[in-house]
Amino acid sequence: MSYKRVLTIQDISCFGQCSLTVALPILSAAGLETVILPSAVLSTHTAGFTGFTVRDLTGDIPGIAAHWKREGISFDALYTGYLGSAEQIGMVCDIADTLLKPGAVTVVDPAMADNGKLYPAFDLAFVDEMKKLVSRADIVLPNITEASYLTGIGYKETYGEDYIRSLTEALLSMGAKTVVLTGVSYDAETTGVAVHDAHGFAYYRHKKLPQSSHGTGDVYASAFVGAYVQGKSAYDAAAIAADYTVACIEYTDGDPQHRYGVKFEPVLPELIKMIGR
Ligand code: PXL
Repeated sequence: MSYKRVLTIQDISCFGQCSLTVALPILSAAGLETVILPSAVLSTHTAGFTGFTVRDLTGDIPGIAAHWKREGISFDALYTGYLGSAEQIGMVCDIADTLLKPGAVTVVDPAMADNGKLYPAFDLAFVDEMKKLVSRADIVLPNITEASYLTGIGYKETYGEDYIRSLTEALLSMGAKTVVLTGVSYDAETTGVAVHDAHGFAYYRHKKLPQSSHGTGDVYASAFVGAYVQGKSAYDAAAIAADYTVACIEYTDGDPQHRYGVKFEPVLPELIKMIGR
């Protein structure tokens, strides 16, 4: 395995096991040098908590990026998650233009919506900016709600493969080179991930767990990036990330006090094994 340097840009939710507090340990466990650029600092994430504090770090980003440029720091991969403002998206595009090594991969998790709705911090102007980042992504990792906002194709709770292909095709035609669409479930017992790129459309099916936990999208995306940057194909990385996320949810199951996130840390050895194979 070669030693690669990944830059991940997303928020710090101090409590809540999502975004950077998940991405940094998972990418490190995957054997990657992980550089962070916090988009915002929140006391908790915004799902299920009220009264959280938010400090938007948009104003800090250009100075941090300019310093890295002066120091000659560059990256093998860029992985973006929850961003703090629409204005930040242009800054992220500048970073992609100026701080990536030739051949670096850009992975965009357009973390902005779930269950048919935008997260509280976002509006349609944010979605429009996010379309620009998605159109230049090597890999985009949306859930169905995000894919629906990005493409303008109506959100559906029940659907068949035609609907899923319409979403992935629309994202490819926007410019993303590979689409990894999460939470694709055709029946009550299973769910899975659709992977669509120039090689075609594939589906990885896995078991659906009854309880829903927050933060699993970030666990999934971080494990995907870890496996992919370490040389797995998009399909194999999508399958590894799915198996790891299921194992994290199973490990957390039975603790009703722990719905704000998943207990991903004790399961990291399994992820390391899957990536090392
Ligand atoms: O897991 C996505 C996420 C990340 N960061 C913050 C969030 C959410 C989802 O609600 O609120 C602050």
